[in-house]
Parts: sequence; C-alpha cells; structure tokens
Amino acid sequence: MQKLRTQVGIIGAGPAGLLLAHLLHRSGVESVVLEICTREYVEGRIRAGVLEQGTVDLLNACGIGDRMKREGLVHNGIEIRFNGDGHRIDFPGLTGGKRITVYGQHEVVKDLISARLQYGSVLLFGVSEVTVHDLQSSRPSIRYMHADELWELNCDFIAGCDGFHGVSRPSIPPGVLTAYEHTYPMAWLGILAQVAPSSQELIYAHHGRGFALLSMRSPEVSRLYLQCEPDESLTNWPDDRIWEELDSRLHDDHGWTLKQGPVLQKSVTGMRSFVVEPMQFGRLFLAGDAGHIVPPTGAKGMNLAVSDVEILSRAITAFYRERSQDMLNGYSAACLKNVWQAQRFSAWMTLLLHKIPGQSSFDARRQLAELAYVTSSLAAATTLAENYVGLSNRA
Ligand code: FAS
Ligand code: PHB
Repeated sequence: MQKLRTQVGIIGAGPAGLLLAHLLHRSGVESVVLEICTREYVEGRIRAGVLEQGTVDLLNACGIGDRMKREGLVHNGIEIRFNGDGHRIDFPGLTGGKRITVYGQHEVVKDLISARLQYGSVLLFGVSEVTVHDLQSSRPSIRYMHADELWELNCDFIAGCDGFHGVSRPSIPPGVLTAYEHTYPMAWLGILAQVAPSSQELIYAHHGRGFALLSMRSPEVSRLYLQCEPDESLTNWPDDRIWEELDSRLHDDHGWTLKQGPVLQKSVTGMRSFVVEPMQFGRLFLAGDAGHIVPPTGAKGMNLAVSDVEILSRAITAFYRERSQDMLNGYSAACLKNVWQAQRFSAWMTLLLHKIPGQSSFDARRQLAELAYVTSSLAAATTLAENYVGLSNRA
C-alpha cells in the first residue's frame, strides 16, 4: 500500500471541498483533495445558481472572484408572481445595499479547480473505494484506490465534503448522530435552455398548476424549473410540454411572454430538508451537503456549504497557528446556527410558493393571503430580502 501524508484530507471536490482546500492553502495549511468523479463531470454538473452577498465577498477576498466579477450577473431583486401580477422584492433597498450574484455553481467549481492546479496542490480525480480510519485518534487516515493502486493518506484532520451520498457521514458510528429530516411531496424539473432569459431578474411563480422559477446562467442561457411529482419521470416531459407548462405557470396579465429555445439539459431534483447533529466526530468534520440538505427554493444549498468551510478553515488554521482546539470543538455549533436559519427560510419559501398536494381550499386561500402580505408589507418583504441575500450574523 502506497503512503501519502498531509495535514488535512478532504473528501469531495464540490464547492465545499474545493473552497476549504483553497482557504487552507491561503493560511499555509496543506491538504489533499480526493474526488470520485472525473474533472469533466464535476465541472459540468449544473446545480446552484445564486450566490449570497457573503459568498461573493468571500470568493473575492480569497482571490477566486475575477471571472465571477466579469461574468456573474449582479441582481438587485427578485419578482414574486401570483394571480397574474408580479411583485418585486428590492434587495439593496430593504437590506442596506446587499445584492445577489447569479453565477453557476459549476463555474465556481471550475475557478477553484483552476486555482488549485495552478498552485500545484494535490487534487486527485477518479479515486474509488474511499474509507476513513482512526477518526478518534490524532492520526486519522483515508484509504482509497487511485490508478489501480491502494493508497493510505495520513493526516491530522479529515473534512467530509462528499455530499449527501458520500462515505463520511455513514462512517460515524451508530448512536453518535441525530438526524432531522423532512421530505416534501414534490420535486423540481429543471432545464438549461439556449435562450436569452425572458426577465432581467429571477421570477418565483405561485400558480394553481404548481410552482415555477425563471432563473438564468448568462445573457444567452436560461435556467428554469417547474414543480413536479417527487417520482416524476423525464420521459413524461418532452421539451414542448415543459415549455407549455412553464408558459402557463409564469403567465402574467400584463403581456409578458416567455421566450423558448433548445433545451440543453433537463433533470429532476427531489426536495428534502436534512440536518445531522453534531457535524463532527473526533478528527472528522462534515461540511456542506454531507451535513445538511435544504430544498432549493431559498437558494441556500451552496451558500451554506461556503459558510461551513469558512468556519472550518478558521478553526483548523487556529489549531496550527495557536495550537488551540477551541474553534474545532465549537465547529458544529457555529455551523448549525447558520444551518437552522437556512432550513427555516428554505422551508418557509417552499411552503409559501408551491402548490401543496392535498392541501385544503382553506390552506390554498391562506397561502395567497400570505403571498399578498409578503409582497405588500415592508416588514414582511424585508424579512424575505434579508434572508435571501444572506443573514449577516454568520459565525
Ligand atoms: P456536492 O455534492 O456538490 O459535492 C460533493 C462531492 O463529493 C462531489 O463532487 C462528489 O462526486 C464527491 N464525492 C461523493 N462521494 C465521494 C467519495 N466517497 N469519495 C470522494 N468524493 C466523493 N442548491 C442551490 O442553492 N440551488 C439549486 O438550484 C440547487 N440545485 C441542485 C440540484 C441537484 C441535482 C443537487 C443534487 C443539488 C442542488 N443544490 C442546489 C444543492 C447543491 O448546490 C449543494 O448545496 C452543493 O452542491 C453543496 O456542495 P458540497 O457540499 O460541496 O456537495
Ligand atoms: C438557479 O438559478 O439554479 C436557482 C435559483 C434560485 C433558486 C434555486 C435555483 O432558489
């Protein structure tokens, strides 16, 4: 068995793993990133699209923001559409100047990979059979196959950044973790389309036929979603049916039209809320989707991953610089403050905007009353805006 030694072993090259590696590198802490997929797959995986103000600020501060500044779309608000009318939520006006930036998660991943390969730190794609060992010792290790050879990575800490289906969380012994979960009775059918977005800003639409969202990736590429059954099959959704349904649900009474174009990608994403507590065990620290999942309605998934690794990188850096374990011991509590606020907001946005299967006629009317309140009350619109751009009380 081949041996490798580093300070931090990072499992997963998604936004959490790659950003953690970059932040540690800037603090002089060495790491190795292990990824089961290929670079091409990871860079082509279309997921999140909205960066909170705090995420944008952090990416700029750690030297990863140049292309995002050039190509990202800075947005000053979103539209909430229902009953044929649109209602704009003015972010800077309601939050003292905060905005969001629309810049695909896969673009952030490309920028982080490019930076890491440029400064020559270890990032291995195509690993397999990843296992973690001696988590409660001061010398944990990760074993994995790479290029047909078995390797052991000896490290001081392991960061489980391997997403919801990774190996890190399941490696924690039974009885240690408490899981909190809610599965929603709907999913999102998402498309990427080669057509200019029909709106300058995102449109979240509540409709009797179901929820729809208009987003984008660039001035030429639209990203759109429509609510569907949790077990929806894409075979039931040829492109023209998708466009017809989006057109119905995004309709307004003022002549707005939805431009259509070639569909480049389509997928169905289930919706769940999930948190494990604590997000650490011995020298293993869970970050991002490995520790929690939010429904995408609040655009929080990737931003939470960024928030986790900002805390983890500071804690690990403090260990090496000051030989202090305090921030490491407090990692989980610090992350969970943000996680539960994001869970609260994401669940609220999901239940506010979606057609809830089996809901009573009373609840359907109550939902419309809440939409009317949120879009007419300064206090309520401020609540939506400050959560959407990102609560500033990050740990
Ligand atoms: P990721 O899942 O991104 O990355 C984990 C990485 O670990 C992956 O590259 C995986 O290949 C790798 N890995 C897994 N097991 C491994 C192992 N055993 N060894 C080594 N590597 C391993 N969020 C939003 O805000 N808006 C959205 O619209 C949105 N859409 C989404 C659509 C889909 C289909 C999914 C699944 C998620 C979506 N999300 C969205 C949430 C998403 O953006 C996540 O929050 C974000 O990817 C979290 O980043 P990571 O924690 O790095 O996890
Ligand atoms: C996206 O652009 O992919 C997106 C935007 C807002 C959301 C979810 C996804 O709430």
